[in-house]
Amino acid sequence: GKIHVKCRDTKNPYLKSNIHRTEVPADKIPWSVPWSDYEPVDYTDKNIVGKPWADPELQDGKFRFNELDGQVNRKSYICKYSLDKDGAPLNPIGRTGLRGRGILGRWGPNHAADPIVSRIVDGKLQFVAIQRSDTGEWAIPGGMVDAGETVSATLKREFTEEALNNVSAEALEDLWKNGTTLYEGYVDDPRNTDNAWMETSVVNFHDREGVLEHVEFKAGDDATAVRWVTLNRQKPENLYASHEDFINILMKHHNL
Ligand code: RP5
Ligand code: MG
Ligand code: MG
Repeated sequence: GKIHVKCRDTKNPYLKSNIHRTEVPADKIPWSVPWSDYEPVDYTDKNIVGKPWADPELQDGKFRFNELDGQVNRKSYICKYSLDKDGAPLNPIGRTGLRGRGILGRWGPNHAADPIVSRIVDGKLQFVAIQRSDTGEWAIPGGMVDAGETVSATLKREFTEEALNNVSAEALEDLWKNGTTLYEGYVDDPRNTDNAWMETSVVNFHDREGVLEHVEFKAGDDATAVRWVTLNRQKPENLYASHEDFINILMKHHNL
């Protein structure tokens, strides 16, 4: 699919900056295609420096790339990634027109988890979406896996923070026990760079018992709105990052 489009956007500045990516033509994406004078802008947001969830600069840290590095999972779902001459991980899909980490905390893979909470109403499949405050786009209420956290804990925590305004619902406890993994891999996230990128586990929690009818949804954390999205034969347009692809997988999974 279109896995390297949103992270090559040159129309809009990079998030929270006035930096523009170098234009990368589609045929020049793979690192295996020579581009001797490729000199993308090097950009790491000052605001991530020193944050507890962010890595130090390359020269200031010891990194075990492609491994479980203490509490931080630096393994990629897709491959054993390479390092450039400075020891920086290289985006396994290819060039993005921006070097450094941008606003991502980790060098290499930044692991997230995406809970798709769904149900069927009047024969129609629905899922819970939130609106993101950074781009204004609708999205699955996912988030970053914290250091030392399990993916299943992240799925539950992020849904609770973003779609329930951090009020955990007792009624959902059984739902969390029955997740189906739909995807594990790369995300075409607008924050991705040549040296830092998003990967995610997408897990479907499908409500067969009607427990969601009694749950009060309220946007929280970095979500500005929350709603049920009804999926017809047609997929929703303009979801964040690769979330349209994930919803297509969901629809196939439910035979739509
Ligand atoms: C996307 O960014 C993932 O699919 C996930 O939905 C999200 C995680 O980042 P934050 O929501 O924490 O910004 O790539
Ligand atoms: Mg979050
Ligand atoms: Mg989030």
